[in-house]
Amino acid sequence: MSENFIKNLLAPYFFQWVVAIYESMKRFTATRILALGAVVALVGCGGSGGFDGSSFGGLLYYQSNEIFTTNLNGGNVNSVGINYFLGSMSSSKLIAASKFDGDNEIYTVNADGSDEQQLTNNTANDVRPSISANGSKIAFVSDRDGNNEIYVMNSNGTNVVRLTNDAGNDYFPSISADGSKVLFKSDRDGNDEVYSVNSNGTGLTRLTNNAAVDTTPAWSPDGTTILFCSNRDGNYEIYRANANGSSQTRITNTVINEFHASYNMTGFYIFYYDDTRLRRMDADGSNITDVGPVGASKMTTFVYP
Ligand SMILES: [Ca+2]
Ligand SMILES: [Ca+2]
Ligand SMILES: [Ca+2]
Repeated sequence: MSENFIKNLLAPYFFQWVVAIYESMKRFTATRILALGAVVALVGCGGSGGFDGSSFGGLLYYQSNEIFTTNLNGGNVNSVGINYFLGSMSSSKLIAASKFDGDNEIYTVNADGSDEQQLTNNTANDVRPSISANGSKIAFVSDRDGNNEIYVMNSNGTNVVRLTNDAGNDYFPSISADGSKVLFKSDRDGNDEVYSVNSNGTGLTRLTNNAAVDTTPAWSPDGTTILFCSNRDGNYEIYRANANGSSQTRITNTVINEFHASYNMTGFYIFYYDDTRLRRMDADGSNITDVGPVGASKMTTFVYP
């Protein structure tokens, strides 16, 4: 058998093989281009494009009579414990208030409930802790000085600094991811409004100003925008504003009440409650998705990572 005979014999197959490789490369390139286009489109429209929550991983922590975790789509619901009242979550710690010693104190625990650390120890009510995503600072509420004020401390409980000093009810602190700023609500000006203050106590700024209740503020992960809840349009809805309070925009619009919005750590999703359900929506308010039922005592959602 000559070499030419073999070449001639194999040529058609060789050609088919080359065509097959060429076709698969075309498909591969086409797939890559389609995938790239999808990513560009997704980024271009702020992430409002059919992301599957599980692709981010992460756990949603929420308070519904007790603390539960679930994945971002509502599967794998697990109880963390009945004795804690959820605050928030850093990269490694869950923070909560509990009355283990008779009055409310602030505790950190690992996500599985292990390694509990008590951070406050007094006879006052120490509640509503919010830990920065970088784990450096905790904001919380205490009535240790006579009425509810906002305080910050290091994540090991040291260096407590009082941020407010006012006869009003200062409550619902949310500390920024870098620990530098705290949002809270206060009724010091006659009804509930949202305020911002630096973690050293300077720069107190009122961000809302109307006769309705404006409350439960939360930072975006990058600190550029905030979420809050208001009944200014007749019932409680979720609103978004710039960090300085400008451009207040309603992002839910229903006949029922929506509360306690928080971003996931990528900023693509917002989690919140309505009267009976825990829900997820894209950051622009679209694609509202049912995550699961919640009980009567429902206060906080938090997503990590
Ligand atoms: Ca206490
Ligand atoms: Ca006060
Ligand atoms: Ca108000």
